[in-house]
Amino acid sequence: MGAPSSSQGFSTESYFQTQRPPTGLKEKSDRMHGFVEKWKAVKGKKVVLVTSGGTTVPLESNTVRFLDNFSAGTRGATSAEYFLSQGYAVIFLHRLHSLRPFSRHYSHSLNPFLDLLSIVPSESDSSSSIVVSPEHTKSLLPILQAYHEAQSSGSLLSVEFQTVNDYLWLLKAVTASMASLGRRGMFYLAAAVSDFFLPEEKVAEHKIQSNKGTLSLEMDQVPKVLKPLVQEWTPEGYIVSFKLETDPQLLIPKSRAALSRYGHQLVIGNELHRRKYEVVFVERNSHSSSARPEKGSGDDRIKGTETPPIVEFAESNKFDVNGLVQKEEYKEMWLRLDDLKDGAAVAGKGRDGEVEIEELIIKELLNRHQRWIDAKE
Ligand code: PAZ
Repeated sequence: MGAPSSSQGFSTESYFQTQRPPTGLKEKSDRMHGFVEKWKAVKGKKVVLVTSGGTTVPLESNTVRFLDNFSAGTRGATSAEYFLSQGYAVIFLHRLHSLRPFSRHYSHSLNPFLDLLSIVPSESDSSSSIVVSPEHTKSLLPILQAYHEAQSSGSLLSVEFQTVNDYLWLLKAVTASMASLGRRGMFYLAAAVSDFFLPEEKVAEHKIQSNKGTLSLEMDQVPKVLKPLVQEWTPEGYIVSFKLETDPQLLIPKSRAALSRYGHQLVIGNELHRRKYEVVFVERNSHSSSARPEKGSGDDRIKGTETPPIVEFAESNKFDVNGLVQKEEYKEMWLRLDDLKDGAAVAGKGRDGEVEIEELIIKELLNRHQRWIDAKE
C-alpha cells in the first residue's frame, strides 16, 4: 500500500504500513515484553508505562537537523520515582539524553555531581580517596537507597527513543505486551509528542543545502494513536494522557475534547509556565473509575495532611427547562502547590527539600487506578 497524500493524512494503520520500524525495535520490544511477563507473574503487582521527554522530527535521513520541543523529561522522570516508591514496576520510555529517575537530581547544569565530592588525602601514602562531602550526604542517601532498591529488584526498565517514529513503534509494541496485564497496567503518557512529522518519502537523504534560499516544509499530521491504544490495543488499561497548553483558557476545553475523542480515563492538563506548580485532573463524571470523591478527600489521602486547600473541585451545573440540576458530563480537580500553607509539613519533602507536584499527582492516581481495578472484581 502506498503512502496517503498529505490531504488524506495518515491513519494509524496506514502509518504503520508505510513508515519503517526503527533499528533495535525488536530488542527493545523483547526487553519490555520480558519485564511485563516477569511482573505479571507477581500477584497484585501493578505496572506503569511512563513516557517522558520530547520526540524529534528529522529533516534529513543522514540527520543534521531536526525539529524538537522544549520538554526536558522532568515530569516523567520525577513521576517514575514516585511510582516506584509506591510499589509499581515502571517502564520508563524516554527521550535519549532527557532526565532520568534518580540521576535527575544531579543534572550537569543544575547540580553537577563533581560538586558533591571531596578528595581525602591518605595519611600513610600519596594515594587519595574520594568521598561525598558531608553536607551532601543527607540529601544523596535516600536517592541512592531508592536507586539501589530499583536496581536490585529490577522494578525499573528504561528504554530510549529519539524520533517520533521511534516513539510510535515502541508505544505500540509495549502496549501489546502490557495489554495482558488487564487493569493492572497503567499508561502515564507524559511525553511531548510531535503533532507533525515528515513521512519517509519527504525526508531528504543528505543535509539540506542552504544555497536554494528559503526552506519550505509541508508536514503531515501524526496519527492520533491514543484512539486505537484505548479502544483496541489495551481496552482494559488505565490510561492517563497529558494536555499541554499555553493559553490557559484552552486547557479545560481541550482536555475535555481529548476525553471525549479518545474515551480514556483521565487527562491531566497543564499550562506551560505553571506546570511545576499546578495541574488539573479532567475526568468524565459518569465514568465508573472516577466516582467523584468528597470535597477535601483528595488532600486527606495525602500522607500527613490535615485540611490544606491543595485540591479544588470545579463542577458547573446546568439547569433543565424544569429548573432541575443537570450534572455536567465532566469534572475537574486542581492540584496546586501554591496553596500549600506549609508545603513541607503538608505533603512531605521531596528529596531536594522541595515539594514536587508529581508526588501529589501519583498519590491521586493510586486511588483512581485501584478503583479501576476493583471495579472489575
Ligand atoms: O518534561 P517537562 O517536565 O519539562 O514537561 C512536561 C510536559 C509539559 C511535556 C508534560 O506534562 C505534558 O503535558 N505532556 C504532554 C504534552 C502534550 O500536550 O503533547
